Amino acid sequence: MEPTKATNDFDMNQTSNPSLKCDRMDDVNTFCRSRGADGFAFVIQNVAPNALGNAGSGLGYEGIFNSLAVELDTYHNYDQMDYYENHVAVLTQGFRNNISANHSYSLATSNKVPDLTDGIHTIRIRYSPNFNPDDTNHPSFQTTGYTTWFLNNADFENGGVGDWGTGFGLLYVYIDDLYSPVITTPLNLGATLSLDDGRAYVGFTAATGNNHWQAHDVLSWTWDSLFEDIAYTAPTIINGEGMHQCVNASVCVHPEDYVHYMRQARRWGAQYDNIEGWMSGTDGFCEYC
Ligand SMILES: [Ca+2]
Ligand SMILES: [Ca+2]
Repeated sequence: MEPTKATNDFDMNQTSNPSLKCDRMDDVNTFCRSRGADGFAFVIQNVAPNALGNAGSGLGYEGIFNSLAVELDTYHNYDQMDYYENHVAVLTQGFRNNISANHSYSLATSNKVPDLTDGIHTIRIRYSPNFNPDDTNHPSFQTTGYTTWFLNNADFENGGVGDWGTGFGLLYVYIDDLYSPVITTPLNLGATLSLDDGRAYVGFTAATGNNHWQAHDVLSWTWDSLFEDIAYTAPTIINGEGMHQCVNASVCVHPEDYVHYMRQARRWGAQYDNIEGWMSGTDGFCEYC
């Protein structure tokens, strides 16, 4: 039996030996596996047609402003918090920052994928702006702590709601099996990136680093716009910031103040509670009411 990393999962242990590493080009054709580095990525961005990011572990996308990447990573970089040398991930830092390839900014990562450096693979990436609750039961469904950042990242003091405060859809990534995804993860693409009427540049980036090599042949590529209508349900109460305007100042409170507002205004009936602290509005909850 060949030595393996203790952090590898059982399936991966059966198929590869990540402790091997090629330090010189010569090794690739002599002692090491012909694996190469670093992989490539499908990128959605709204900077320029020729936008390009960092080499090496950046896979050519890291550093692009206002972008989202689906990376097919073939090389383990511990400093990027890579799960394993062979993985797929969805990463973004929204419209405020240059994207990072560090997995602390990943919405989802999967290493339950075929060896990306072996043979020809078919990748399918699908985005639906509508959230299908049934898909949360699929084994590929995942969220990270970073996902929740998009739900509560707005400046509360200035009356903002989170970037995804109006809801989110789902992004699906398939490899070879085009009916069962390897990643299903929540995403509101229109609220994550700053786009021009929903239009963005899409394409591929790739990179390699010192003493490594890799060739990527995109044998064919298609893009289909599905023109799916976005289901919209108006929030019950919303403040006057951004795209949502209060039509009635008396209900212009933060969503977090919803319960307090309903109790103070006795919308649930005077009998619900009559605690003086709630009624006075001086307990700090209603500062912006
Ligand atoms: Ca990597
Ligand atoms: Ca990675």
